[in-house]
Amino acid sequence: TVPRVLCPSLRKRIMSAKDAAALIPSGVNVGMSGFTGAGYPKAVPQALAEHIREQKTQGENYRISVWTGASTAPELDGALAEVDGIEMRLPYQSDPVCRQKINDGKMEYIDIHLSHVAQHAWSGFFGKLDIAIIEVSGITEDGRLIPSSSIGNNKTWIDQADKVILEVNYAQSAGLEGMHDVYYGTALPPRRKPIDITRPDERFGEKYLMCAPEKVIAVVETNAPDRNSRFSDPDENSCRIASHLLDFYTTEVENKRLPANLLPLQSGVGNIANAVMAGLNEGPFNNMTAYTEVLQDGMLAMLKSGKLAKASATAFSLSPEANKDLAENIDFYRERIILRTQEMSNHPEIIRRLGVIAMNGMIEADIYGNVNSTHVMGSRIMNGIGGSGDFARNGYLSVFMTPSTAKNGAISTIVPMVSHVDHTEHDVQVIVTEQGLADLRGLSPRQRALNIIEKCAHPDFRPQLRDYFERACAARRGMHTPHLLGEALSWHQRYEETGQM
Ligand code: 0RQ
Repeated sequence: TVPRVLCPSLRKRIMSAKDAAALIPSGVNVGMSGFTGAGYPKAVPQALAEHIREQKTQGENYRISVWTGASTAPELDGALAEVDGIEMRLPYQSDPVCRQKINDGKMEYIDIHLSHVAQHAWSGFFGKLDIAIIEVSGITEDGRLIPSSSIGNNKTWIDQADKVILEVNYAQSAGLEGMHDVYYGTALPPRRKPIDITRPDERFGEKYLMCAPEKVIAVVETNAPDRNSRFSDPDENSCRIASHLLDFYTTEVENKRLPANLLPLQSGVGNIANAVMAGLNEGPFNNMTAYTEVLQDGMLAMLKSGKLAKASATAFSLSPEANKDLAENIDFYRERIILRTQEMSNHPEIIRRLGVIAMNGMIEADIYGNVNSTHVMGSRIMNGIGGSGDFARNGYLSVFMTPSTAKNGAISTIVPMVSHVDHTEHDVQVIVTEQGLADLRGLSPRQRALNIIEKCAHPDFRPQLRDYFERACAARRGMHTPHLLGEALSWHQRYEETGQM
């Protein structure tokens, strides 16, 4: 294999993951690379988990705080959570072990907008960052770092940490070099400048990450693929959701509220999002663009077919097959994809200016259009808000989608009142389920309720929702957003008690 650590002074820092992990003391804040299962360090966190396990058998309460870009993988979140090694975790996570520890009260978790993470860190809201552990795909002779399959908060972690550990992953395509755009112009208020971008495919940063070589305490060479989870084939519900959305966009284009190639697309993670992309790939729109945070299989397929001309993101999240396709056609994709830092991929200013169409999944919505993306029955975290708030609040259109029921029909995802609010009624314009699409723009709360119940709710739950709404109106406590306070969360209560809403 061709060596990837070309900088002589950094070559001297090459060591084993075990030796690197031993340089991380208990109690520190560690900034790790990684975003939606891409570009996370793979060897040092596992070695650290082992180290923590050993220390714990000797009675040491060894824990660190972990800051990332977004979700990582079993080798990082899973391994460290398993040994109870994480004191505090931020931001988005989706690991089952991590989720369990958080919901059991054994791990603190701060769930914040992904665009806020870097600026909060710069402002010192989380305390001092001690160590950064960053996966890169190579180090140039003059010490510049070639990012890997995600950028996330890597620039910020490297800049802020006292010490840096680099994992150079030979399994990442060498052809990633040149795909990235790392913006070095961020400043805190009152010194901020406008960000000079008016199209998703414009570059305004550097192709490399910079790091003072004296900060690098270890370089670990690895050769392991990203998590690369498989997507399930689009099921009937996902296909119906995609079809409702395509009809809606077609009407919007006819009514001249959207251009013929739509506006830059943002698409969340998961199977529904992937199915919507598959639908768009078959649909009537051409020459589309994407300004999003994650590139899943669906968007790669759209680039390949030519339906999607250019895409900007901060990370990939691919199946093994799509990852193979990326590596084999990396020159083609490098012409069409830009990976940025997550402060830029999710930047409110840019999202508003470009007029992004935001499409994200949700747990539940209420009849007035408030959306819960994160908590099951009000208290148990699923993943986190991720970038959905960045895009929903600032996009030209914000769409939320879900099947109308969950857990084999025991749960209605349309409820009288959401049990947790991530996106308020003011940030939600379109709700789609397999039943239909509710366009909430220009509607008052009571008009929205009728629309959501009739278009989105499952027929099994529609009569109950109508009944709630009618009785809330009849109570005449307040006709702007009628509610029955004693009953608003009774559906969730009933599910907790009986297993059925
Ligand atoms: O649980 O697998 O145990 O059955 O939630 O639900 O239907 O598979 O949908 O994978 O698209 O996830 C909101 C979680 C949806 C996701 C959420 C249960 C359901 C299942 C998953 P099981 P589905 P998805 C860009 C944007 C926030 C972050 C975001 C998410 C599991 O979209 O995390 O948008 N969004 N980021 O059974 C109880 C309900 C439920 C429910 C679903 N009402 N009550 N359980 N489930 N609805 C990416 C980033 O920001 C990084």
